[in-house]
Amino acid sequence: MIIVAGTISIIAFNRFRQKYYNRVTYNGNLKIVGTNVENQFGEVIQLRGVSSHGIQWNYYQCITDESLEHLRDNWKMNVFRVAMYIGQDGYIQNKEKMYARMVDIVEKCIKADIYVIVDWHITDSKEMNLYQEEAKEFFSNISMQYKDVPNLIYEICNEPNDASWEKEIVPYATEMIETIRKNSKNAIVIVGTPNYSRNILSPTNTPLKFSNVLYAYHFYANTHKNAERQILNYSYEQGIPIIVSEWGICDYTGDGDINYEESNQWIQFLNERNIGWVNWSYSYKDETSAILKKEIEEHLNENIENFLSKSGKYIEKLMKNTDEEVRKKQFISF
Ligand code: IDC
Repeated sequence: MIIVAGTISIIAFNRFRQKYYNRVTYNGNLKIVGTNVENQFGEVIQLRGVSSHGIQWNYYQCITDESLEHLRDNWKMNVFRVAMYIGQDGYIQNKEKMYARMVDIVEKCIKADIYVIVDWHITDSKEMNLYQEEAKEFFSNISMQYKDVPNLIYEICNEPNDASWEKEIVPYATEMIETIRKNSKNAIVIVGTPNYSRNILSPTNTPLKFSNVLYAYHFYANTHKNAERQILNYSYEQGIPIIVSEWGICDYTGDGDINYEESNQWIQFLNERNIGWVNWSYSYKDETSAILKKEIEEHLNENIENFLSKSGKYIEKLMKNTDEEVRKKQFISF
């Protein structure tokens, strides 16, 4: 009897896993073990997703319940990043409006049963120090509102650029992590690194003294290539947990040519190491990195497949390519 019951529950569990493998219902609280992100069963999970553009701009309208479900079921996405710009008419100028917009998108991600990265998106290095009090207040409020909700991942500072790791970023990160963990004890926190989140050697030499931390690495494939990959590989081999919380298939400006060859190389490199990645950007701005065409603005309730840009079609292929063997051995060609 026990064996029969056991067999039935294994079958039921496998069905559950098959259906929900890229959802929070199945994966639960994430934790960092070595360089890996593990789910509640201790299985390694690779975070894959897309990032919004600045949510102060109209592009946020394409983040709908239907589109998130589509990205989850058809693209196999398991995480969505919400880029809340701090400057440029973003949070600092419109605190309540931007907080409400962040909450609206977080709610949509919770409904879609995917992870959501709450990104304090500074674009000017001065903003990290200048708005440290505001950041503390924001992370205190949002982590209280979503206390222990497993979907939320906190990215405390997009790109600290020319800030010093030891003198500025470590104290800032310590303060934000302590603030968040007062409410959400085990939340995953992403920490930006110097030089547009590309100086990964700093945390490699001096890691933070907290668990469940991922260090951010950003690249744009038509600008950053093999030399950068080798540095990243060095840090990875030193055991540093990394997430590519933003990358683009074009120039570092978010525009310019698509570089398929380098993007393939990058994604193969990341997939082989189970390093998570989030593509910039899920928007319809008239620039190369945007996944959607501008025309979607008039068709926000329609299937996004009809409005994918060249970049969008390519990112869809990269994201869907989840089969272990295929993603390790086969490049996607165009
Ligand atoms: C870019 C957008 C572009 C916008 C610009 C300034 O693609 O439309 O005009 O920001 O706000 C980053 C940043 C990200 C940038 C992106 C491309 O995190 O905000 O978006 N990028 O330049 N770091 C490296 C590249």
